[in-house]
Amino acid sequence: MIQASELILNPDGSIYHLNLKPEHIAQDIIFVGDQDRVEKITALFNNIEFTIQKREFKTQTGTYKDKRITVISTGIGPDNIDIVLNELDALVNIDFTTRKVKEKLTSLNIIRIGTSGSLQAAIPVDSFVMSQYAIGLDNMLRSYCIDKVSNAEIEAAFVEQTNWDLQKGKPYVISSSEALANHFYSTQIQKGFTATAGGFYGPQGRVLRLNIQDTDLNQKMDQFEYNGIQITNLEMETAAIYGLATLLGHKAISLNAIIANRADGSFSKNPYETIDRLIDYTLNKLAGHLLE
Ligand code: R1P
Repeated sequence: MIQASELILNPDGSIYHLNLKPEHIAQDIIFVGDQDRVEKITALFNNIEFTIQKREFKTQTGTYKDKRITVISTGIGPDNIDIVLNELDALVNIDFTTRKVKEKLTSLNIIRIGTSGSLQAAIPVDSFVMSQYAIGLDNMLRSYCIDKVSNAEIEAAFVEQTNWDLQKGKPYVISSSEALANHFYSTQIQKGFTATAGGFYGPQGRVLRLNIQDTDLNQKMDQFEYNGIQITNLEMETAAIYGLATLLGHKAISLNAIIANRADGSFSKNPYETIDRLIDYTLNKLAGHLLE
């Protein structure tokens, strides 16, 4: 039995941070960072059956072309992903009455629609990247036993090629769900290797007023190569999502709208239009309607 201090339920029986009960979520779940992006997506739904928000976690469940979908905002960063993934998993895989893990486990499909910065000059702003792999520079996942799901060879190559200071923790590499990657791929979206940082400024090499530990990090990441695989883009959630989803038996894919190019210093002139296009793309793929 899982103690009250470990699996925290609110007085109404909902899970602590997300404020959700098991019946509130669909099997297909879209993650966004920004709370305002939730309604941008559900505005395209045929109906919305449920809405709730607590802190940065806004959830809506509804139907798009006969498909029941939940959209949830995670806020920014891997620490929030730890909360969202564990609580969503508890909603489907832990019996809240007995406080025991269910015998029959449910696997969720998790699709991140996020914004991201490209690290490669050849991946322009306003294009899309689907993260085939992700490297977490953030340490969150290292609190779990990840040896069976992480790719030690790519991790070692990254540490060596970037001369990574292990005082910052050891980066971890995780793959997307192959099934979801196949489902969401088309020629309109480039396959990539996404780096997930634990912060927006220093951890992504941005200098405002503080000196940073490695001023060449982005350039070194841009040049990193392992068996033909290069790091394409930088954001703040994908590796954490892939790690926890894989460990918990869920499927995950991260789709990135590239709104900045860190290699040539450009920023999208119309980022909202790019995100809207990625939302359309994702919903059509989710509902099984191929765009091509
Ligand atoms: C930083 O501005 C945020 O934007 C990106 C990063 O991953 C981080 O969450 O994604 P979202 O637009 O999905 O939040």
